[in-house]
This record gives sequence, C-alpha cells and structure tokens, in this order.
Amino acid sequence: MAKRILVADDNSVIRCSIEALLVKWGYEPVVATNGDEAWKILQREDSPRLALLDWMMPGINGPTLCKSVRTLRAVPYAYLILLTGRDTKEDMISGLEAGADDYLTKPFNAYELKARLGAGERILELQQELIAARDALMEQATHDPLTGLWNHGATLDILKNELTRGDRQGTALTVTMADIDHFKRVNDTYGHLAGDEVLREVAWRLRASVRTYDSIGRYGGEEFLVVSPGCESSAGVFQAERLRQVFSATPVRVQEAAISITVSLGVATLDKEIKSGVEQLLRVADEALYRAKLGGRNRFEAASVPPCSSAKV
Ligand code: GH3
Ligand code: MG
Repeated sequence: MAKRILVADDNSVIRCSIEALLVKWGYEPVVATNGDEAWKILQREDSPRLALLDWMMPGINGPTLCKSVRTLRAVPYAYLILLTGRDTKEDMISGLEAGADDYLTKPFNAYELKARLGAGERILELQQELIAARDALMEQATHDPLTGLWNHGATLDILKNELTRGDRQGTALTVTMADIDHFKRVNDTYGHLAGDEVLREVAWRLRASVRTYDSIGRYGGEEFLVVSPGCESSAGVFQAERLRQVFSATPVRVQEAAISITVSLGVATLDKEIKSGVEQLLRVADEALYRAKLGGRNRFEAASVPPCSSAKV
C-alpha cells in the first residue's frame, strides 16, 4: 500500500513537481495549498505521518506548523521535513528548533529528497515497532492469557476507578462474583486441557451476556468478577439469574464431550449515595457467593453493601 505523505506548498508548480516525484517513488501525496489547510490535515487522526512543509505559505507558516504539531504530542509521531528557499544556518536552526525533523532547501536535488524521505520512514517504522511492543506488554500486564479477560490486578484497578466514579456521580455499582461449581471434577474427568477449554467458553459466555460497559475479569482460577457500573440491586439480581441460566441451560462442548457446568454467584450492590471501599465490596460479594455455594450451588445470593460513611476507595 502506498505510504501517505502530506505536501504543503502554495506554489502550484513546485507542488506539482514534488507530487509527480512522490507518486513515481510509490507515495500517495495528500495536498495542502496553504498553511491553514495543512494544519487541518495534520490534526486529523488519520493524518499522514510524513509531511513535507513549505516555509512561507499563506496562513500558518512551516515552522509554526511544526511547533503546533509538537504541542499536539500525537502518537504515532509525525516526521516533518521543512522544504524552503531560506538557506541560512540561522533559518535551518530555527526550523529544527521549531520541531522539524529535517530541512531541505530549494531548489532541491530529487535524489537527496528521496534519501531524506527514506530516513524519515526508517524512524517512523522504528516507532511503529516500539508502539506495537509497548501495546503487547500492556496487554500482557493487564490480561489473562487463557481467557483474554482482564487479569486480577487490572480487575481491581477497574473496580477502584468505578467506585471513585460512582461516588463522584452518585450512582450505584454492582459487583458479581461467579465461581464454577465443582470445577475440579471437570479436570478430574476430562483432563486439564478440557478444563481450560471450559474456562475459555465460560469467559466467552460471560462476555456475551453483560452490557458493553460492564467489565469482566478472571479473578482467580475458576472465579470471575463482573463489574457493573450504574447497576442497581434489582438489575444486579436480574443479571445474576441470567448468567446462571446461560451456563445451566447449555452444556459446554469440548471435542466429543458435552460437559454440563453450573455457576454460583455472589452479588454485592453499592446503592447510590452509599460509600464503600473495594475490600468491603468484595467481602460482601464473597460472602454472598459462599452462601450460594452452601445453599446448594447453581444459584445466586445478593446483598447490599451496608453504609459506611468514612470508607476510603
Ligand atoms: P466449588 O463448587 O466449591 O467451587 O468446587 P470447585 O471444584 O470448583 O473448587 P475447588 O477450589 O476445589 O477447585 C478449583 C479447581 O479449579 C482446582 C484447579 O485445579 C482448577 N483450576 C484453576 N485454574 C485452572 C486453570 O487455569 N485451568 C484448569 N484446567 N483448571 C484450573
Ligand atoms: Mg469452583
């Protein structure tokens, strides 16, 4: 796919000749005939990452464009080359200081321009690789590799943030702890790999059964946590019963086997205007889950978090 590059120049003869060269070299030029137009393009999310900017243009000039782009601190980085008739050392220095990555004077040598564009591309590619590596690390640090759900630490962070938000906005929050019943038997009967498959399917069904703004984490081995912002106790109870049925109604197929599973759920709701900390909320959910297990499994128990005015998130 052709690489997009912004060409900003008010002189149509120069612009056209640059465009023709860029197309010949396999680029896809995006054209601006003045500084204001260029600035509009540079602010767009899909702006080309490589830009060739004239110094003097109607509207915003080249160095000011460079300065403005740098204040955006956009990711990924934009590689900016100033192309100008100004050729003193001072001009070059002030252009680079304004935020340009490179500087080329007119009349320019086509081979030099091509080589400098190549240098810019190398920087941008390196940056893409760094961003991808950082994203992969972030994914690893926050997600459970087996199910793709949020991991324990990330789930707690989400819960903390939602508690703070609910407290600020005076809205309710429900936390649902779901634990697979007798999961050890699944491993013992069908093997650990089949157990892993079941966990993946459980995660998938949970995801498909909650609202898009609810978060689901793998809280422990076969224990999951659903964080539902703005969810009051009646809705929390309704959700828990729906989740219970999602599992009890249809066995999980692993190869030839149809493995029947059920879950027990503990629901803790923090009613609006009530303050609580993460630990207290989790304790109420955990105790409700314990009661559901004691009560025979394949069921839910629900409780509201008691008021505690001095609780800290
Ligand atoms: P209960 O109804 O009381 O919850 O019984 P249980 O058997 O589900 O609970 P228990 O805590 O006795 O056993 C949990 C089992 O979950 C034991 C453990 O080996 C299994 N487990 C935990 N993590 C994984 C995993 O990643 N993969 C597989 N296959 N099994 C796991
Ligand atoms: Mg269990």
